[in-house]
Amino acid sequence: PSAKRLADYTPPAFTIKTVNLNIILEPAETLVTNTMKVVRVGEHSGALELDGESLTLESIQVNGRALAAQEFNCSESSLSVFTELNEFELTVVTKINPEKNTSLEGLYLSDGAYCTQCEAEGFRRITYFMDRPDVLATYTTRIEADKGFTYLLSNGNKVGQGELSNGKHFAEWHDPHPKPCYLFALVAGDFDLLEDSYTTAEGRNVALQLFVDRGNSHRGEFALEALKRSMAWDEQRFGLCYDLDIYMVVAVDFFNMGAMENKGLNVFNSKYVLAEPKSATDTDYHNIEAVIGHEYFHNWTGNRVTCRDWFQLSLKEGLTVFRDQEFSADMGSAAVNRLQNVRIIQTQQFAEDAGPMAHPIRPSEVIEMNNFYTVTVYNKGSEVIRMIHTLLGEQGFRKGMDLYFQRHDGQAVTCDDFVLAMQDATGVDLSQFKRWYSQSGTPELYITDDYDAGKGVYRLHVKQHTPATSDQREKLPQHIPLKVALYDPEGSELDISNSAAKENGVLHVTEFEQTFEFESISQKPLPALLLNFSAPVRCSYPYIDDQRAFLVSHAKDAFVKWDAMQALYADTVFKAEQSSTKPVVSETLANAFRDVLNDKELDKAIIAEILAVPAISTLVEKQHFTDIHALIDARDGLVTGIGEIHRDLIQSEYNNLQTGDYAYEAKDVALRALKACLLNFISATSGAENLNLVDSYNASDNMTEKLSMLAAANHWQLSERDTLLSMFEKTWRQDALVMDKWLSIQALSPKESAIQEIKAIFEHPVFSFTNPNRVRALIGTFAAANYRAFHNLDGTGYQLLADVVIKMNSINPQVAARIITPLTQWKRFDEKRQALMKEELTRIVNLDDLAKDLYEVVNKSLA
Ligand code: BAL
Ligand code: ZN
Repeated sequence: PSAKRLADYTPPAFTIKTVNLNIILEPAETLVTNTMKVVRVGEHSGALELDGESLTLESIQVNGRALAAQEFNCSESSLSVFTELNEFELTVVTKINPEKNTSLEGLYLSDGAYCTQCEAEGFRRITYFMDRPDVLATYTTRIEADKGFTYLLSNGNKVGQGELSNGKHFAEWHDPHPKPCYLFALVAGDFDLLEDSYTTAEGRNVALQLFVDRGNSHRGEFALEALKRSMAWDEQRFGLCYDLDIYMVVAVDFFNMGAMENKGLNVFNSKYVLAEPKSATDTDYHNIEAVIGHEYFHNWTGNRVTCRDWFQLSLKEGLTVFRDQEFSADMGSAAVNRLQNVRIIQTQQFAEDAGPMAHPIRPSEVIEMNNFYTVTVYNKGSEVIRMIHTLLGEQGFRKGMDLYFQRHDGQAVTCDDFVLAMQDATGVDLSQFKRWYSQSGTPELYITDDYDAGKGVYRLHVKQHTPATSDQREKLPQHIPLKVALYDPEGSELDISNSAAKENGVLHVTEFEQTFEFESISQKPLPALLLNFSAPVRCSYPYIDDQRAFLVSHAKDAFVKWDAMQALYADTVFKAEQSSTKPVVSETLANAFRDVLNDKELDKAIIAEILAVPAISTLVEKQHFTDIHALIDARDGLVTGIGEIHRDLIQSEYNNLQTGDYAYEAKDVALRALKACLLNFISATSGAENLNLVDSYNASDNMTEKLSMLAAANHWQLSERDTLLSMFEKTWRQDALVMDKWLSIQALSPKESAIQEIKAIFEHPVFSFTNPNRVRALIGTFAAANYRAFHNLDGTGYQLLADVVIKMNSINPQVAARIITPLTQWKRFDEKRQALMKEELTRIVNLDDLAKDLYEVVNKSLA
C-alpha cells in the first residue's frame, strides 16, 4: 500500500451533480443501480475515474447506451470511463454482499438489520463513485426489501413508499442538500420507534425519530431529550438551526465508531443511545448526551460546510468536539468536564505524540484514512479550537464562526479557510498560530522565575521545546496561550491586569525563550500556571511539595488544584518505583488530601477528581520508569497508604454520602463519583472487610454504584468479587450491551490467571469477534488498561493481543488497527518486554493478507 499526500491534492476532474440510487436489498446479492449526472470540470480530455471496492460490476451505460469493452476499464479498486462528453448521465449497476461484510464499512447486514457506514471511504463499497469529500451531489434513494425490514430509511425527506408483490415494499427518499458521499446512509430493519418534535427558532417543525431494537424504547428517552437540548443549544450559542423536516437517529449493535453524522439519518452505536438507571452508568448518560450533541452539531460543522479532503478531517472533528465539550460544560459542570477532557489529552493524546503514529492535527501523509480518526485529530484538534477561542474571546470567536458559515456554506473547505475566517472577522493575527495544524508533538514549557524586591518586579522566564516525533524531526516555536495567576503568601490572587498578562491572564508564548514582567508586586508570589489547561502542552516549574499543597488549597482554578495534587501523587509513586520501596505518604500529601476531602465549598465531583490517584495510563506518560510492575505496585501502595492514614475520615465521609432514588442530576452524579472514589481507598485497606459489598450491591438501584463496587472488588481482589460477577451475569446475560461492562471488569482482572480467564470468555455466549463492542470491551480494555497482565514477563499478554489482532485482520481491519495500539508503544518498556512485543508485531507484519489499516500501524511501529 502507498501513502497519499496532502501536498498532492488536485481538484476533481469531474463532478457529480445528482445521484439516483435504486437499491434492492438481498442478504447475499444486493443490486445497486446508480444513475449519476456527471459534469467535466475545466478543459481536459481525461477519463472519468471512479473508486470501487469489493463490487461486482453488472453493467455500465452512458446516456442510456451500454458501453463497449474499450470504453471503460474496471480494476480491483477503480472504474475508468473513457468519453469525450462534457456532461452525461452515467448508470452503473453493481452487486454487493452485505451478509458477508464483517468489516462494517459500506453496506452490511448484521443482527437482522441493513446498515451503512461510508466515512471515510465506505461509499465505494456500495457503488462506483468519486469517493472524495469535495464532490457534492444531491441524492435520491429508492430502497426495496422484504417487508420484515419494517423501516426503510435514507437521507433527507421521504418522498414515496408502497407495497410491491412477493412480500416486498419500497421507500424513496430525497435529500435536497448537496453532500459528499461519506454522508450517505441507508438503514433497513425492524425497530421500535420513539417520536417527538422540535420547532426551530426559525419556525421549522422538525419530526424527531429514534429507532432502537425492539423492546428498548424506554431506554431511548434520555437520548431523545438530549437531542432537543442540543438543538436548542446550537441556536442559542451559535445561531444555528436545523435545516430538514425530519431528524432520525438509529441505534445499532454492530458499529465501528461511536456514531455517524449522516445527513438527516444519524447511525449510532447503541452504546451511545440506550440508557436506563439500572443498566447505564452516569458516565454512559454523560457520553450519550455528548455524542448525541456531537452528531447533531456536525450538521453545520461537517455537513453544511464539509472537508475538501481527508487531511482536513480536524476541520470538522476538532471543531465539533469543541462544540460538544462546550455543550456538555453548559449542561453539567464546566470544571469537571474540563478535567475529564484534559485527562484524555494528557494520557492518550500525549501517548500518541510519543508513539509511532505521531501526526499533526492535519496529517500530511496517510495510508489508511481510518487510522486517523484519532485523539490527535479529534481532541487535540478541539484544544486548538479552544486556543483560538482564548485568543479571540467569546465574541470574536462567534464573529469568526459567523463569517466561516457566511463564506463557506455548501462548500468543501480546508483548515486554512477556517483560520482565515477567524482572523478576518477579528483582525487577530493567527499566522504563527497556524503551526498547530502542521506541527506534531507535545510542546514542553520550562518555567522559572525571579523577583526583584527593590523594583517590585516579578519575572516569569519561559522556554519552550517540542521534542522530535516519529514523523517530524525539526520543531518551530508555537504560539502558546499560557494563562497564569499569581498568589501572595496568604493565598490571595494578585491583580495582574496591568502586566504582560493583561488579557485575562494570558501570556503569549511565541519564542523559544521569553521573559514576562509583572510590576508593582510587593512580595514574591507563587505562580499558578496553565490555568484551565490553556494549551495542550506539558508545563514544568520547580515547585516544592509545600508549594504544590498551597496550590491545592488556594488556587481558584480547578485544573491548577487538580494538577498540583496529581503531581504530589505522581512524585510519591515514582520515588517508590525508583527505589523499589513502599510509597511514603508525606505529611504534606496526607494533609492536602484531608483538606480537600473536608472542603465544604468544593463541588463533590471536583473533590473526587482531585483525590483520585492518577491511573497507570497517566503515570506512564508523565515520566520515565524502569519496571511497569513496580510502578503498578507503587501506585496501589499509595492508594493503600492514603486509605490507612485517613481510614476513619474516609469511612465516615463514605457513610455520609447517601443518595435517594437514582436521578441523572449533577448533584447526585457528584455524590456517586465521590462515593466511588472513597470506596476505592477503603477497598485498598483492611477496612474492606466491613464493606458488606454484596448487601450494598443488592440495595443499590443503579448501575453506577453497582459497577463501582464491582470495579473495586475486582481491582483489590476482595472476597465478594466472584459473587458480584456472577450476580451481574445472571441479571444481564441476555443483554449484550450491558454485558460489555462485565467483560471489561474481567479484562481488568489483576489475578495471575487473568489471561486464561479472558481466553475462556471467548467461549461465553455473549462474546463475538464480529461485534466491535464486544472485542473492544474485552480485548481493547485488557490491552489498554490491564498493565499487569498485558505486560506479563512471560509474554502471554502480548501473545493474546496479537492472536486477536490476527483474527480481526480478516474480520474487521479497522478494529484490529485500533486495539493493537498498546503493542505499538513498545519503546516505553524495558528491553526484555520490548523484545517480546516486537516479536508479536513481527508475527503480525508477516501475515500474507495484512490489511492496509494494520500495515500502516505495524510498519510505522517497527520502523
Ligand atoms: N464522523 C465520524 C464520527 C464522528 O466523529 O462523529
Ligand atoms: Zn465527529
